[in-house]
Amino acid sequence: MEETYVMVKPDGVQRGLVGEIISRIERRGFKIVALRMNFIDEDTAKEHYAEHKEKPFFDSLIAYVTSGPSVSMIVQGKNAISIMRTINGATNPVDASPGTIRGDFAIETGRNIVHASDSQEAARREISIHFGEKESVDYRKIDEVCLYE
Ligand code: YYY
Ligand code: MG
Repeated sequence: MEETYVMVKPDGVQRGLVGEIISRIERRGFKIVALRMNFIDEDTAKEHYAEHKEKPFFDSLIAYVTSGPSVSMIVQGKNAISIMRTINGATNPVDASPGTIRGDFAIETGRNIVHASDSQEAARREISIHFGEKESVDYRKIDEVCLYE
């Protein structure tokens, strides 16, 4: 099964949206196999967003994701990477469809509430940045017999 890294960023935590976001992930049928709240330190944030190092918004992005506690998850399921990107909605909330997290709760790109890995390579990389191997829980969820053919 595919795994992806999902973060409720500090604005999502402050706005009381952790439960709402986890609920959407669960209702879709995904299995959360790791879950933690913590402050992401500056070095970890810079590693996580390394692809954007040269971008003009990099410094403000790092300040934003380290500004308060965030919630990190490993989300598991068939096509989890692409489906989680769809659940989150477009990076700029102006373009995010209603029914997506960003389309329902966000206004600005720099406060867009959630993160999800954008490829298999990114998912592997981000999971290893934020979680140790022992933090992932291996278990069976009873609804899998109904979710998958
Ligand atoms: O993967 P995703 O979060 O949807 O977007 P990215 O293009 O990877 O950018 C990461 C992050 O950077 C975005 O969620 C907000 C911030 N950002 C920004 O503040 N201003 C931009 N013009 C582009 C991205
Ligand atoms: Mg990205």
